[in-house]
This record gives sequence, structure tokens and C-alpha cells, in this order.
Amino acid sequence: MTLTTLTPDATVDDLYQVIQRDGGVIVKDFLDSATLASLKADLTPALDKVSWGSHEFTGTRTRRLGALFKHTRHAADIVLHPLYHGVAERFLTLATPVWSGGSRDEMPANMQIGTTQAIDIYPGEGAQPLHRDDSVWHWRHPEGGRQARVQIMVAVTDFTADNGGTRVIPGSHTWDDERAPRPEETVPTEMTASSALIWIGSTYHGGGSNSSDTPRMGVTMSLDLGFLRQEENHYLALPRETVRELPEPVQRLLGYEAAPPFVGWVEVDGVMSEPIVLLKDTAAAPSGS
Ligand SMILES: O=C(O)CCC(=O)C(=O)O
Ligand SMILES: [Fe+2]
Repeated sequence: MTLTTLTPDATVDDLYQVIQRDGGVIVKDFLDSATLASLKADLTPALDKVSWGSHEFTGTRTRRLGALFKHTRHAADIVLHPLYHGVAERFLTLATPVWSGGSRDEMPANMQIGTTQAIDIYPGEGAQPLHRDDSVWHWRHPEGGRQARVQIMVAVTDFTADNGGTRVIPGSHTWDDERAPRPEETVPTEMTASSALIWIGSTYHGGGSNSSDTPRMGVTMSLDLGFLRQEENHYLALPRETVRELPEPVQRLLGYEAAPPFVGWVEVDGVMSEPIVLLKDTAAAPSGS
């Protein structure tokens, strides 16, 4: 079994059918070569400045750079690409029937950008533990009944079986929560630079080990269910100086604590950090905030 690769003239429906069946799909030549070169030029200097990760999950020979909209205008090209945006809409913007008084309405869902990261896996990095990305919200399977996330990984360099190309378990999006993912069940994402892997939050996957002699660079982003957030937007409503004056337990309840495992992280110098650090030390705040 390998992942299916579609050509850029495929339709949203073609992508949707393959992802429904396998949990993920590769789209060849997702970005044109000029856009890819410009994306790489934008991100490389910033990536070169961040430190190695320090956990098994984020990798110790891996560099991660978040807040991509700050670093490159091509982040917008990725998220608005008709194939990615279109297939994410197919999975996410389903309507839910709700009663409001005596009227039964179909309430549509929208989407939000959930996570943005450039991920550079260097030679010597081991395989990332296999996981489902929707476990960040403790999503249950199959009870969740719908997808919470549609994710993309754009290959900035070629992705191969031995340079850390993302390992995916085709079909695992249909598994229940008791079945453990096993490395032998994975297939490598093998794709040429500028191609993209698109997969859903319930598909088991993980970064591969890099036994080659060059780094593997990818840009990942997710479109998530728009309602997976706080009802009131405290981050925009309350100036940071106001929040700094509040008792720490209140700061945490307002959202300056990440929800386990790590929802709400903010990147500080390449480290996925607890948002509370932004209140404690102004020097540690990401530039531009
Ligand atoms: O780097 C990769 O190929 C996958 C990374 C990933 O799945 C993650 O960090 O959640
Ligand atoms: Fe992941």
C-alpha cells in the first residue's frame, strides 16, 4: 500500500474521495516553482536561528518555526489554495441541527487556521511517535462523528522514505481509540519538492527518521473546526497589561494556560511554549506582539 498521488488538475471531489478512503492524499506540484523558491528563501533565515527541539515528540534534531504568517506571505497562498481550502471545507463546514425555541435550524460550521509550522528534520533524527493530531482536543473515534482538522504538509525539499518523509497509516482514520498504531503499518510520504500531503486529524502519522545526509524541510498548516475555541475572545478584548495585573489562576483561566496536551501554544524562539510566559517576561515575547 502506498499513498495515492494526484496531479494538480485533480478536483476537490477527487481529493475528498481519496482522503475519505485512505485518510490522506499527495498532490503533486501543489505550489509553482517560483512560489516554492520564495517560500524557502523567506523561511530559511528564520529557521536557522531557532534552537533544536528538546522532546521526543517535537524532535531533538528538528527545528520548528511557528507563526508562519509573520515570516512569509506565501502562508496565505497555501491556505487559500483551492484544492486545500476546498477539501477542508468539504470535511469541516458541515451543518448541525439545533433548536432555538421552536425553530430547528441547520447551524453551519466554519474553519480557522489552527497551527502553522515549518519543520526541518535533520540527519540523525529518529521517528516521531505516531499520533492523531485531533488528540489535541481529546477527539474520540468514531464517536466524534466528524473531522476536526484537515492538515497540509508542503514539501519544501523532496520527501523520501529515508530523509524523514512523513509516515502515514492509510485507513487508520476509521480505527477506534483502542487500536494502537504500529510503525510496521506506516507508509512513507514520498513526494517531490512543491508537492503536498493533505490528511485529516484522525489519521495516524508522524515525522519519519532521517538517515540521509540532508535536512528534510516541510511547511505544515491546519484548518480546524472554527468553534474549537473560547466563546469570548479574551486575547483581543483584554490588553496584555490588564491581564498581567490579574491573579495567575485567572490569567490561566482566561487562556494563558495551554490545554493538555498543548492546545494554545505560542512559539518563543523556536520552542512551543505555554502562553503564560508572555505575561511573565516581556523580553521573551515573540517579536511583533
Ligand atoms: O514533520 C512531519 O512530517 C510531521 C509532524 C507532525 O505530525 C507533528 O508535529 O504533529
Ligand atoms: Fe502530527
